[in-house]
Amino acid sequence: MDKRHKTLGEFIIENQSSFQYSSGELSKLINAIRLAAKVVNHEVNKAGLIDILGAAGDTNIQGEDQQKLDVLANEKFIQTLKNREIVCGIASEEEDDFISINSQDEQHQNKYIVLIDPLDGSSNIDVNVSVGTIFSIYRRVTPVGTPVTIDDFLQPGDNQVAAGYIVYGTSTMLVYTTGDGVNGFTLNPAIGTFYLSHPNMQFPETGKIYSVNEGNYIHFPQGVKDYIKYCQQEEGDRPYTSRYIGSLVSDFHRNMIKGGIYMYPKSSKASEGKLRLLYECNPMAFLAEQANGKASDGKGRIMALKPTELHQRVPFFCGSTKMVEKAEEFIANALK
Ligand code: P6P
Repeated sequence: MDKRHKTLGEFIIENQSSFQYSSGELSKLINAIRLAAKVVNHEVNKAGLIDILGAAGDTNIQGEDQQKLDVLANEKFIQTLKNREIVCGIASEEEDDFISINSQDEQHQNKYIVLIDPLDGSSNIDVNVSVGTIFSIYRRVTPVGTPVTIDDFLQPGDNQVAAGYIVYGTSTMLVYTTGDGVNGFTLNPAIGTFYLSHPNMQFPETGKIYSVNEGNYIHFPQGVKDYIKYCQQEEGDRPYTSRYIGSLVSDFHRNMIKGGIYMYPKSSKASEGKLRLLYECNPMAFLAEQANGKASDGKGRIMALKPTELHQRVPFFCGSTKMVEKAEEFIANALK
């Protein structure tokens, strides 16, 4: 990567002033995530070589087999965030309950909470398809100096102060927002440095890619079925192309660059869909809206939803604005 590309560290320093809160703490937080991303990237890249593949023998609260890399990624991110003394609480897909962090020297003086999906797309781990980490950052709402409570975690997505993902793909990228646009950084593994490779990422207003698990088609609500058939019709700029990797982060990333819509609807098999509101849909929705895209539960904005449970699921439609709006239109019409 030639020198013209800014490093993530330089970018954070240059943009601290644009962050509405105490910029130094957020910089420390993003730097903690940067470090954990490098450690997990190293493990993901060598997973095929050492005996780290396969289930760790446990299942998480979702009842899903925990892959060893899931467990490792979870441990690395939690430990790195704990060490940085700016986080007072963490919630993770891999943890049944949230973790309250007491800072060593000051009781609970830290102001930020972090929610993570440490390794999204884990079903792809053993078959060498890209996976990702998703993170969401809030300021606590309960009094500083007291242990965090569930109320600190059940905030609407509109309260996020930062969100992003790491995609461990053909190259490893960290993509994040602090509410001032979306920027993508590519890791140069030779020197362990992230470089600004994708400044000001934006969803094209529309696109020709739709991402959904069509194996569930017969279980979808009628409006979703109607929209999928619309995507497949020979008319105007259609048929669209179907692309579904099985990793939200990878499908989202491709659609943000090329234009497209990702859908994980509710179905007769999953009454609220599969994706989790707090550490999958809200952070991706923050990124989508910051990149002039849209994120909906099929009826309204994901980030306006008031969460009720740590691991709650919601239907998820996210991507190019005109495509999400068209899907919402078909869903609404089917209900008339
Ligand atoms: P299905 C991965 O487990 C995930 O949460 C997303 O990353 C992905 O898009 C989706 O679930 C895949 O789920 O049911 O289509 O295999």
